[in-house]
Amino acid sequence: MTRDLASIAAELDNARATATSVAQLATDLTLDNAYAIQARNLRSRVAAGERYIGPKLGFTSKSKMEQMGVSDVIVGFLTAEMEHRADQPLELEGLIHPRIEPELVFRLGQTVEVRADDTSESLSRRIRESVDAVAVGMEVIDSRYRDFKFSLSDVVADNTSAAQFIVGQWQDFPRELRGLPVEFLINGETVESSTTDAILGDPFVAFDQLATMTLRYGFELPAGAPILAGAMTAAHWLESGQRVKVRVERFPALSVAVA
Ligand code: 0L1
Ligand code: MG
Repeated sequence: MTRDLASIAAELDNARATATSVAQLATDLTLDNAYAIQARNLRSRVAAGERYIGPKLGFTSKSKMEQMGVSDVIVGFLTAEMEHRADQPLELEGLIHPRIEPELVFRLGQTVEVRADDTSESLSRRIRESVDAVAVGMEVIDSRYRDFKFSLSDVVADNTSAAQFIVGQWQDFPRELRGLPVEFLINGETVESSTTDAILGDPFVAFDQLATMTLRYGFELPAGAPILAGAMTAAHWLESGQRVKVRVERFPALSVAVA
């Protein structure tokens, strides 16, 4: 590694803050170092006044892995300041080349602490037992890398391209979430369709992935946390004037206008 982690973290955070893309990182950046860069940038954003609220999973679906050419589940962080309300127009200013994608969001009803004797099975079970609601969501992703091109460790260091997220109306947490049809519409036209199975074959498998990654990297799981389970279709470019909508069977539809 020719560069220290602090300087990479500063470069990525500056790219985000100034909406300017940067070149991909060194190819020898390990995944552990990429998560260390991500954690460093979370600490500096919290020190600057943002509030950490929960984790997000990425690349939990084949369509996203194929779209971006990577093949591992990744985890990033969400702050309260990244949440956008669906009844407000989504501003593109301050973003580099934003895309949007449909998600499912779980809500933690209570804090989940990692115990010394936890295995990923025991932690996954406690995460699932602590979830009290689920909603349809959307994530605005905005890679800080030029042309939205990155390796797995690049995107992890860049907080998994996270920019903003929108949560629909919370619903009671059901016993089953498999097999629900999903439609992603832009300006009234269906641009993608899938089912909730797009998330790891069963959205509940997201808890196993989150547990494994939490044991490895120490993500915090506070009460009230929204957990983005990952996109259910490929992402689409955001453009001014669009209306973007997600329909998932049994859930109220979620839509947002782009300013
Ligand atoms: O939900 C997802 O799978 C998002 C992955 C984020 C990385 C990206 O596509 O830029
Ligand atoms: Mg996503």
